[in-house]
Order: sequence, then structure tokens, then C-alpha cells
Amino acid sequence: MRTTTTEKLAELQGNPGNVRNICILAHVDHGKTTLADALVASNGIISQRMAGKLRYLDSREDEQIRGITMKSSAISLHFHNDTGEFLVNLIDSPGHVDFSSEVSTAVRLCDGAIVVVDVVEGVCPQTHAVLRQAWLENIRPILVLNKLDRLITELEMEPLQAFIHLQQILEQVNVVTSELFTADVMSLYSSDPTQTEGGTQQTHDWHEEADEQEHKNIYFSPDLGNVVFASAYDGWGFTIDQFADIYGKKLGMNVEGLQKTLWGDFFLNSKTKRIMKGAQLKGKKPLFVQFVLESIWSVYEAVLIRRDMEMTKKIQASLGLKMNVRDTRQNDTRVLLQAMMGQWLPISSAVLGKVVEKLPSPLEIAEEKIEKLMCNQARRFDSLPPQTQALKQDFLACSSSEEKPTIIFVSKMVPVDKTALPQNKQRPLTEAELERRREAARQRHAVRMEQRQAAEEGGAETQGKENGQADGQAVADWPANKPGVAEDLEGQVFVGFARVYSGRVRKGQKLYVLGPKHDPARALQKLTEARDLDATATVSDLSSDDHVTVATVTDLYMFMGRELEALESVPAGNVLGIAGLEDHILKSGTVSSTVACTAFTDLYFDASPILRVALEPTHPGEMGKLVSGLRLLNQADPCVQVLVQETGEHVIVTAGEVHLQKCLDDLQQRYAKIEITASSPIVPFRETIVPPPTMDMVNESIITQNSGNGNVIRKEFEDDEEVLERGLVRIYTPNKSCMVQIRALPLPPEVTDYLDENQLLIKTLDQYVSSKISDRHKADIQVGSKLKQSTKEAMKEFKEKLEKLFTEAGKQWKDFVEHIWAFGPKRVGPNILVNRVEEYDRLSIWDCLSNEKQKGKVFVRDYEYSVMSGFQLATLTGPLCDEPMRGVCFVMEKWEVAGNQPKMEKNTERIDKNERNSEICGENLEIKLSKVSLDTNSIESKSKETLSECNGSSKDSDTKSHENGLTNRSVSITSDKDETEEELVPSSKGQGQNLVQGHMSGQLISIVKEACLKSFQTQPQRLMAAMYKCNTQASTEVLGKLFAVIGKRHGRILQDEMREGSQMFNILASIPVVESFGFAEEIRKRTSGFASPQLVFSHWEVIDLDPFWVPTTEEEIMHYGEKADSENRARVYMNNVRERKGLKVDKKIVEHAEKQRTLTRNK
Ligand SMILES: Nc1nc2c(ncn2[C@@H]2O[C@H](COP(=O)(O)OP(=O)(O)OP(=O)(O)O)[C@@H](O)[C@H]2O)c(=O)[nH]1
Ligand SMILES: [Mg+2]
Repeated sequence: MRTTTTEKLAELQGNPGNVRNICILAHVDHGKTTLADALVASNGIISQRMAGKLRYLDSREDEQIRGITMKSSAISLHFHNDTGEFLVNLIDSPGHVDFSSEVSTAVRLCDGAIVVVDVVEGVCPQTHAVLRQAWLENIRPILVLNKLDRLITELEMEPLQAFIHLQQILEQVNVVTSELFTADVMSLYSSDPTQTEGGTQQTHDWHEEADEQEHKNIYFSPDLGNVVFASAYDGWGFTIDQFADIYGKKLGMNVEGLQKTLWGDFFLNSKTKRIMKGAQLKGKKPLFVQFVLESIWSVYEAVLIRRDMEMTKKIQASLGLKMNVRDTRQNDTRVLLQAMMGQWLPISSAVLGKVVEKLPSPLEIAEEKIEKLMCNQARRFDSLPPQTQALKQDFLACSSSEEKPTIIFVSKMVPVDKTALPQNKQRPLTEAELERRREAARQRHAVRMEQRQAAEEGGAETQGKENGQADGQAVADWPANKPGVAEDLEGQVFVGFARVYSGRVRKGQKLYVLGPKHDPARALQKLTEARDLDATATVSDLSSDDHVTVATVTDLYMFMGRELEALESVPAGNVLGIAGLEDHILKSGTVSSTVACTAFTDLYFDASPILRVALEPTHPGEMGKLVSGLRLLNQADPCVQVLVQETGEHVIVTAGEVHLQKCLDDLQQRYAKIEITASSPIVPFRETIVPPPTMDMVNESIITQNSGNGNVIRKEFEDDEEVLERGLVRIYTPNKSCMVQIRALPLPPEVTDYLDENQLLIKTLDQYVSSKISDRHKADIQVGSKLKQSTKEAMKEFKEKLEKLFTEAGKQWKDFVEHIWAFGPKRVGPNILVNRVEEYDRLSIWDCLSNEKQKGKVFVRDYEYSVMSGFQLATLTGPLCDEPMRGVCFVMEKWEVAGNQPKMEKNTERIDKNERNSEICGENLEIKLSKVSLDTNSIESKSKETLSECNGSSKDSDTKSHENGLTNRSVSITSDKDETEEELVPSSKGQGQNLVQGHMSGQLISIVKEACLKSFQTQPQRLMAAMYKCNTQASTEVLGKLFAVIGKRHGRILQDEMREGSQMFNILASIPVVESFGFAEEIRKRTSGFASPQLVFSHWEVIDLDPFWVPTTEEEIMHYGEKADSENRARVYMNNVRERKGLKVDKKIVEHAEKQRTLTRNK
């Protein structure tokens, strides 16, 4: 029976000081949902007896079947103790890596977290991950050490052993938090330049900071009151203050003193009755063992292990437990034990007691957290408009008064069946309604009787008809059976899983939905210009510079686990469900009553989706349903990506196999309701080049051409004129008007990894560079000053580290960082384009780091965009199998475009350059000069900007080029040029110009792309496979089988450690994603369920096999046979990808068919 009502909970919502928004976080299977069950049972929503067995918050069928949680779900609980009445909004999260995005959505809405650790398994990979999540979102955790019963029943530990074990586990957890803390403090110091000056000052500050933070309870310790010991399954839990209280009173000791010494190396001197230090040294029982663990052990011993009824009764009496008859008559002693322990040390009061005591209320939100929520890395809080900055006070006040702005963050959209909405549910009828129904039935009966009488009188034939009518009427009276209503109740609505940060949200309220790119400054200006926002627009109607829509809140709900309760309004500081936003928010978003509010920063997702499959309906005619189903799925799942590929295939990208299965089930049963066929998983690869190998396939050193000076060209390119040497190509357009000379080099692996790690910074960098290039008329704006100091510091550090990595890699990389031109593919990838074109001194991408004005600098040359696009295209689809490249450096050594001169603007600088280029490339001089006439005309509107700017700076540039040692020869060409110029000026405004430049830029894109690909091909090419990191725990018996499975799938064992005090091994392996399908299942089967791996994407690894390799030397043929195509994994993967993409595959299918037939017949 529920002990509380929705009205009571709604009332409690109004007092934010007594509200706690918390989530339960842990590694998979450490007991989160079981713990949540125990807490839910304390409110009478489920029975105490069923707690732990029901897993109430796992409401999906597949969650119950698989026994893992797949989504986060919330429930509001009522808790009261001596300090008052509290509302605890509890969110249970999944622990499986595939659903880590659900953890992010939960953590964002909370102020505190309960971190659960299984004391047998200890700290596991997801424990790290969730502690990190909590740290990043500035939420305060308490620790629950769970499954203590397993130490007694499974590991059969003695209390002392268990104490030492618990200390070790606690140590492990604290190591993780201290790592997070140190990393944070370090970054704080490195990003704040004022702190790095003066060594002594720094150390001093460091310690001060550390002490201060320590006070803030970053470490877990039972004496600090932030650790609960529990067995969620058996329903008990305690903190040491409970025992300090009991024994303090019993032994007449100081409770506070006892509280400080109960956990630690202290013992009780039985003679003096005093607490002494050094239990371990003196071989005494520590207090925790004597007072706490032994009592618990004795209960388990008596009830569960020895089943000693007499002893059990004694214990019951001494603990003052009142057992009901049903429990004492139980045959199953575990039930009896649970009843006893649950009464003695109820887990809910221990955990919730600590939650309300230790975790912050919404009123205690930190300023730092608000700033983090309101602006991302690239923006400084003080660069926001004053109205926006003023909102910080509203966050801090967390007031729900009318005049405060409403600010809500929606972290995910929860699909709810329409029939499950409170307004559509059949409620129990009230007495008055029952009476009315009875009356109606009576009347119907009377009518029927009358009719029957009439029929008897009038004849039998009308009888059936009349009867039918009456029945039909009766059926139609039932509202749910009305056809219109039934149709209405089909399908889903999306309810936003949200939190109110300020103000009060009401049903029917109109609010702004702020898109991710919303800029408060612009929106505010727009409003002052009295151009009101369109109240009817939905997210799909937004134009590219509008990022705000207006939505009406249709309903408000309180999440109650599997159910929703309707509410009229929700005040600040609470978690809620909000309806009416499904056309406005896709996955997450910010809703506010003022446009001055910024869109909250993106959620931090730990795992990126990697596993992609193509979907199609089993019956091709149902494509429409699939498409609309996919749209719903995309909105409902925070992590899934739904794409339509260029080929037209519908693809979903998921985090792993379990997630994929969940998405498919959802699509088939809920969103599309059709049968769906999924392709086998599409695994991404990367393409790269490596330094020439020194060994061949049979480990013989290669003494042929490769080992020479490295400039020898691969055989197939020997006769190719375009290939100058290994890795270097020079390509002309067919009409010889453009030439590029590009070299491909393998990047040092450390650099590639570093680039990958810093994608966010590269993106920010790119944004600034492109904004600068496009704002060239504002070339003198101080781009650097717009960046946040910490971002700038981070970028500086990024550049320095990059320089260091290049220097370490060798002399040949000197100066590369300064000349980086672009990153690719998609402008942020781990490949770089380097500018080594002589005397082309383009804008450095690092310019934003300096605060100096960049006035008058020539930024880019014409056609720069074409070169960039060519590079981006090449790196996006490599030559092996159209997969993106990774770790390749392209060096543009020469680049000539005939007649690329903005002459009519009288800018001599460019002309000089082109002439000099012509000089370099002597043999084409003639052709190019003849081209000039054509191309000078080709100025598209865009490049006019460049021209005017160049014009402005021509003086500077001129001087500069002379300083650079301009030769007499080039000066003379310049003067030649002036003549041509005069001729051409009149035609420069003609219509055909754009066309010519259009052609030119198209040609340039294609030759740059071609040159990149070709130079790539002249180097040794390799495929790179995505690798999973696989964490498994296994006992000694199944270790062999586990290794066999990993070996078969080309995996590698990275680490195998025996866990202290147990027979279990922690195994860390890496396995290629492409070999991982069914891996978890196979391991589970082969080890009879004793080991279940967790797979997380970790890195890209070169498959050290040339995909084009065939045995050539005698040894190789002897070793591998003539074709050896089955040995060549890289080739198999490459051909599979090519086949899937419909590319040409060079494969012999049958060789000597007749011979084979003869052979078979002869057998
Ligand atoms: N012996 C014992 N088993 C427990 C305890 N708590 C949970 N379990 C068991 O551990 C298993 C996993 O429990 P769950 O509560 O589903 O774990 P979870 O952390 O919610 O798992 P996910 O949501 O999938 O991450 C279940 O079989 C529980 O019965 C405990 O205190 N003692
Ligand atoms: Mg769970």
C-alpha cells in the first residue's frame, strides 16, 4: 500500500531546500536496480518482500529477460526523518557500456549521485566512467558498498578478512577520485597563467587547494559519513554512525569519538574500556570487526548457514525484532534472514538518510556548474550579454515565484504509449458514477423488456434486429470502444525528461525552445527590433539563422517509475516530465521563458556509436512505415544515429550489439510495427600509409629496392610520368592550366593519436579560421581576444605538444606545425595538409592565438577553397575501399594556376607570384601565359572581396616581396604583365567569367584529390581496424577457454591480473570490431556464463598486412602457397567493404574449373 500521495509529493516540490535530485550509478550488475527497489519499497509502492526480485524500474520486457537495465527511469519518493520531510527524485541508470549515453542524460539533471560498488567485483571500468561523469558534471557522490552478503556466503570470509577487503575496495575507489581530482587541478593551473608564475607560490597554492577540496569530501570514507555498507538484495544497509550511536549508548562512550574511530586501526582495551590505536600491530580486533561485522556475521551464521532456530530466536530477542508469523514459519531461511536484517538495519533509511544529509539540494548549485551549463569551451561567461549573465542569480536563487524566468533543460525524450498517460487511463469509478451507470443499465433493461413485449405482440421477425440495436448501443456507451477514441490512443507521445532550474512551469504556458546554435545576443536584438518570434514555427521550419521556436506546454507529469502522475505546475529544482515539445526538441534541448538564456552545453557522451547496420522492411512496400519508425527511434534514443547513406540505404549506428538489438526490437514492436531485415554490421575501417617495411612476410629482411634510399617507386608506378618519386606526384589538369605537386607521408602515430584526442580543439580552431577567412573585410578584428582564456591556453598547449611530438619524430618534420593548412576529413580529422608552396605565405591557422591585430596580412590565395575541398574529399574516401584516411600528411609542394592574377585591382604581388611560379615550371610558361587572357576574367563574386582586400594591402605586400629577395627577372616579368593587364581590364566584368573560374575550381578540386590519392598509393598502404577494448572477469577454470576465443578472433591480451583475495582474473584484451560479432555470446556460452565481456571502442590499429600482397619470393610461395588470399586478412576485409559498396573487386572466383570437375569425378 502506498504510504504517500501525489498531492503530498507535489506539495514537497515547493520547498527546494528539502528536495534531492539524485541518480544511482555503477558498473553493470552491481545492484543499482535492486537498491532502487528497496528504496521504492520504503514508500509502499512495491512490497518489501518483492523488493530486489521485481526490479520495478526495469519496466521493459527485454530488461527483465536480459536482467540488465537499458534506460534511465525516474521515481519520486517521500522520506522523513528527524530533520524533516524530503522529496527524493531518484533516477536509476543503466550500467552496461552500450547505454552509457543514458547515464549522461540522468547525471545532467541531478545534484548528487549514489555510486554503487559490488564488494566482490570491486572497481570496474564503468565505475571509473561513472565517477568521471559525476565529476565532469560537478555532482557530489556518496558511496554504497553493496553485496556484503557475498563476502559471507560466497567467499566465506572471516570478519577480519572482510574488513581488510573492504578497506582495499575503498582505496581503489579513492584512487579513481584522486586521479580525477589531480587531473582537474593540473588543468586549472595550466589554464590559469597567474598560477604558474613562481614555483614556491604554486606548491603552496596546490596544497591549500588540495586541503580545501578534501574538505569538500572528494574522498570516500565511512568516518566522513559518505559511505554506506549494504546488501541490497537482503534489504539491509548501515553507516558507521548508526553503530557508533548504538555502542556509544550501550558502553557509555563518547559517540563522536566512536564515530571517528570505528573505521580504522583502533581497538577497545577491554580492561581500561578505552579505545587505543594500532590494532593491527598488536594483533587486536579492530573496532569495526568487533562491533559491526561480527554482529552481522553471527546473524548470517545462525539463520542462513547453521539454521539454528534457537539461536535465531535469541538474536531476534536481543535486537528487539518483532517477526510476523508468516516469516518465522518460512522454509526458505533467506526470506527469514531478509525479514530480520531488513527490520534491524533497513537499507532505505540508511541510504536515504545519507542522501538527504550529504547530497546537496537544488539551492546549493555551484556557480561553477551554472557557468559550465551555460557556456561551452569556446565561450567565456563574461562575454555573454548582461541579461544572460544576470540569469546566474536566478539559477542560484532557484525560486519558483511568478516574476522569475522559467528555465528548463530537457535531457532526453521519453516515448510513452498514449494509453499509459494518466489522462487516458481508466480510473476506478466513484460511487456517484457507479450509481449513474447502474441507473443507465436499469433503463436499458426496461427498454429491452418493453421491446420484447412489443415484439411478442407484433411478430417474431423484428426481434433479432431490435436486440442487436440495443446491444450495439450498450457497446457504444463504453468510451474506449468508440472508434475515434481507440484510434487516438494508438501510438506514442514524447515526454521530455527534464528539470526546472528556475521559475515555475505551468500547463498551457508558452515557452521558447532554444536550439543548440541559439545566440542570446542576436535573439535579444531581434526582440528589441520588435520582430517577434514566430509562434507557430516548429523545429523543421527554422531557417539557418533562427534558432528559437515557441512551444506550448501541454501537460506536466511526475515520473513514478512505470507510471506518470499528472501535475498542474512544477516549481524550480525538480525533475519532471513535460509534454508538447516533440515537434521542437529532437533529443535534448533548453526551454525558457526568456531568449536571454543560452542553450545548455551538450551532454557529455562517453561512448560513441560505432556499430552500423543497414535496414530495410521485409516487405518492400512498407518503406514509409520504416522511415517514420526510424524518425521516432531517433528521437527516443539519446545515442542512436539514424542516417540515409548516399546509396539511399537507411542506416542506424548503435553503441554495441545489445543496443542494436534494443533498437531493432523497438522498431519492430513499437515504432514501425513491421518486420525489418537488418544487414550484417557495417564496420568502419580507416586507410593509412606506413613507412616502407624492412621485413617481408616470412620475416626475411627485404634487400631489394625498398631498402635503398626510400625514393624508389613502387613497381606499378615505374612508368608513370606523374609519379616523381615514392610518395611524390605532380599532376596537371588535362588542359595543362593547373599543376599541383603533392607528397604523401605517414604521420608519426603519436601525432595521429594526439590529433584524434583533440578533435574538439581542432573544431574550434577551424571555426575561427573559417570565420576569419569569410570575414576578410574585418581582417583586423582581434580573433584571439574572442576566445576564452582557458581555450586559448589549451590551444597553445595543443600547438606546443604537437610541435614536440613532431620534433621527437625526426628532423624531417621540422616546421610542419607552423605550416599546417587544414585538417581532414570533415575539417577535423587526423590527417593534415601542409603548405610548402614557396613564397605562399598564407594565414597561419595559429593566428588566433595571438592578440595582435592582423591588419593588412594576405590571408588566402584564390582557389584556396578548391585545394581544401580536394584534400577533404581525398581524405574522406581513400583509394583502398572508399573509407576515410587516418594518419596521412599531404604536403603541397608546388601549386600553379595559370593566370591567377587580380590584375585589374593593380595588385602586383600576386602577379609576381604567378610569374615566379611560371618560372619554376619553365616548360609550361608558354601555355600558361596564353591562358592568362581567359582566366583573368574569371572572378567570381566571392573572390572580389579578396581582391579589394589585397588591394588595400598591396603596398605592404610589395615591400615584403622585395624584402624576400625578389629577382630582377621576376620584376621584369611583372612589367610585362602590366601590358597584358591593360588589355584585359575591359572584359573583366563580362558574364562568362564565373563560368571560367567555375571550371578552374572544379578542375583544381579534382586534381588535388587525384594527387592526394595517387601519392597515397605510391606509399605502402594499409587498412586500419577499429579495436574494442574488452574487459572480462573470469575464474581460473575458464581462463583457457576465454583466451582461445580471443585468439580465434585475432584479439590480443593486454593484461591479466589476479584479483587480490579471490580466484578471479581481470582480463584486458583488445579485439578488432570486425571480429567481435557474437563475441560476448560465444564467451558466455564457452564459459557457461562465468565470464561476460564488456566491449568499448578504444582505438584504431594498423593491420600490418599489405592488402595487395601476393607471395612472390620462393620462400613466401613455399610458406603460403601461390595465392594465399585466405592468409591476407587485410585483403579479405578490403574486398568485403568494396563488395558492400558496389566497387570493383579484383577476385578470381574459379580457376581451372574443368580440372576441378575432373578431379571430383575421378574420386
Ligand atoms: N548477493 C547479492 N546479489 C545482489 C545484491 N544486489 C543485487 N544483486 C544481484 O545482482 C544482479 C544484478 O542486479 P541489478 O540490480 O539488476 O544490477 P544493476 O546494477 O541494476 O544492473 P544494470 O542495470 O544492468 O547495470 C541481480 O541478480 C541481483 O539479484 C546483493 O546485495 N547481494
Ligand atoms: Mg539496473
